[in-house]
Amino acid sequence: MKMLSDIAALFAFEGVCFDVSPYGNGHINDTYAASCRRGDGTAVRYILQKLNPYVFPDRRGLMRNMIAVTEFLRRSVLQRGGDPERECLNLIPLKDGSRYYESPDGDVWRATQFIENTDAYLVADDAEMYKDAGRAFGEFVNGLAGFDATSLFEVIPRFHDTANRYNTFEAAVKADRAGRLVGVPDEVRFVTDRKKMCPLVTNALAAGEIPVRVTHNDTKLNNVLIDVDTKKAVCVIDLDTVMAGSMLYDFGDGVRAGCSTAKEDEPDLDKVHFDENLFRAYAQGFLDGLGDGVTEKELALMAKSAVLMTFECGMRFLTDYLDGDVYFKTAYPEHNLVRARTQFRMVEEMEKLLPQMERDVAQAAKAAREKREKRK
Ligand code: ADP
Ligand code: GN1
Ligand code: MG
Repeated sequence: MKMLSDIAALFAFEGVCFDVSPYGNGHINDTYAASCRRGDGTAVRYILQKLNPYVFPDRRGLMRNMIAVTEFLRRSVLQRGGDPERECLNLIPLKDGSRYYESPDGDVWRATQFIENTDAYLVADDAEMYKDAGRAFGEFVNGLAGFDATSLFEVIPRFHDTANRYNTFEAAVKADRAGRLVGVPDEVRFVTDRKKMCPLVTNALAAGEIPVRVTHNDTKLNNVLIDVDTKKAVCVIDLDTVMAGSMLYDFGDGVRAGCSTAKEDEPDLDKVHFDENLFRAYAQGFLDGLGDGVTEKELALMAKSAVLMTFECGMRFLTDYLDGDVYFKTAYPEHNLVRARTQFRMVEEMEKLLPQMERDVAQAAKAAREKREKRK
């Protein structure tokens, strides 16, 4: 088997690579920072990743998507006069010109530029930062409006099909593979009590009530890099799950990940609350970024989609706990359960605040419209 340094040496990095170290807080891939020294003594870093083979069985299909999407985004950044080295991910090819490395045992490795002077946040410093993250994710969907959704490979089938996720959860309860069911009766009941809400977005898509768009599908706060000086969102990353979907997935998941007063894996539930001020900020940023094309039906479902995506994620954590931690990376045996509990705490609080959240979305939509009209 090749060493990390051997793998790094396959890529067309500038200079000589002298260190490859684990990097970041992603739950899925193995991510490393590769540090290199150029001939003139200056240093340059790259992100080197081994794709998760369990989560992504078809990594060639995933990379086809990533190549097409990054090339499209690069052209858009150039067209608007932006800096493509900072505002979009660029794949760094191998020395032989290939776009990624496939090892003899089937592992897929890829590299991108390291976007320096940025940070990935687990919790936003303040509402302004989070609003700008929302703007970046909204712009991401808007920027891909001209990209043919049907050309994208479905990397994880039915990724945000919550009803299908529910069936998977039920199967995990039945199988009780890790013998953990006995310890989680309340959490299981929390999920089964909410079965009814699962098809909300997929039904609306299937009925043609809301448009199919190219969406990111994993809009957690640490999937947008924030400039450490200006605190503005610089670049949306983690493009593995870019697929055809609904903007409600991206809005809802962004709220799930960022509207909490605590980290996703905070064990002390007294610290975990849904922050309505952050919700208002995110809704404003996201709708500003999304621009003109948002439909009335999408607006009407935004608040509920936040509850649904939070519920879905909690259910996925609980499913993985029952399965014995086979999907998400965990640091200790109860990690997935702790994560599920924070999500369910958020769901409970959001359910109580739903009417107000709906008013907040309507208000944000109005403000976004007025801003656009003023600019015309
Ligand atoms: P995962 O799918 O495991 O979440 P990500 O692609 O999100 O993997 O990468 C994990 C982490 O690595 C990110 O949250 C971020 O901190 C960091 N990261 C990824 N790409 C870059 C990049 N191009 N520049 C700087 N940091 C990055
Ligand atoms: C995973 O890859 P990462 O860490 O950005 C997961 C998301 C979950 C999230 C929960 C491909 O995101 O769907 O919402 O963990 N990504 C995949 O933190 O399953
Ligand atoms: Mg990530």
